[in-house]
Amino acid sequence: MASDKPIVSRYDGNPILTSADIPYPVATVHNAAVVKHRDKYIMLFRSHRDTGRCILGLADSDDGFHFTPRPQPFMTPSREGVFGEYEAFGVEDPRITFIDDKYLITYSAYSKHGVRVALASTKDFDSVERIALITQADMRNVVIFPEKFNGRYARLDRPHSEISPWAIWISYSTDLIHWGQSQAIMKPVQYHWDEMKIGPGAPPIRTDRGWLHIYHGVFPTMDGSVYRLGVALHDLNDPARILGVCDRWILQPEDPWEITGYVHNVVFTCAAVPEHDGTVKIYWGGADKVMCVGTAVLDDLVDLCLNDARPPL
Ligand code: BMA
Repeated sequence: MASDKPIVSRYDGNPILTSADIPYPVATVHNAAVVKHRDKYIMLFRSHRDTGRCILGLADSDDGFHFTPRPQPFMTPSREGVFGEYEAFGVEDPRITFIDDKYLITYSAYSKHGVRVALASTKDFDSVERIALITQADMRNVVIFPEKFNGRYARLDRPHSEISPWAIWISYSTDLIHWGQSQAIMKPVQYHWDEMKIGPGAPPIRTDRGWLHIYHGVFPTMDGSVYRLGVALHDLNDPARILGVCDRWILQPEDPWEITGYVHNVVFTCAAVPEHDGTVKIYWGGADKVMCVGTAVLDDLVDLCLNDARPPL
């Protein structure tokens, strides 16, 4: 990094939530969505059970750093109907977007048929309604923009094919259920830190200069894959137009609980919460085992996208 100060300042009290804090048996707490709801923070985290399959739990906080888990999980795999069929192996990696006066939750649904992304919604985080499975198999990392564009919802997603491996796409919908008009907008670049795969991270944040998207990128090494975080900026009116992708990562595994855990060398984000003072709290899972938080200045992240950019495709 150009200056001595890291672009993301890790919170001194990391990790902020671990399996030891949870009042029911889980092996991990990671890859959580976090939103501000009525001036409090709500974290929807992923946990492995000792079967190796995942559920989603909730924790509450007044300050975004100290979280108190609720006594029971929030979402366990459905046992009924189409959700029962496609969630049988677990529910993972939630993202939350506030739009139309409700919170939309997208999450990965695993089953013998592969991994699909499902959509649920809640108004209060007391109850949750499953709406639909919104992708076919082999899709993950769906993040929905918090605003519509010409009457259409927009989402970033991450399909996979041998010809075009693990790139970020955009799709649109008028009803949140049927998605289309898809375009590839950002690809891994050979021999860069994210050359193996990239995927949407936190739902994009509106800034004066564009939608800031914090994504994850993966580099293959002889010692396995390393997951890091990067930033890209999308045009405010046309989110398919990328104004800049920063050539450098903003966060990589460095703390002991990011280097070693359930899967080593992973920082993986599903959430970033913008604050009124121009900072953003970025939440990430450390080594698929614990939850961590750090802060950055939104303007600095936008500068990185514009001043140190590489071509998106
Ligand atoms: C990805 C997803 C994430 C996970 C990461 C590192 O493929 O499964 O949930 O954090 O791998 O294991």
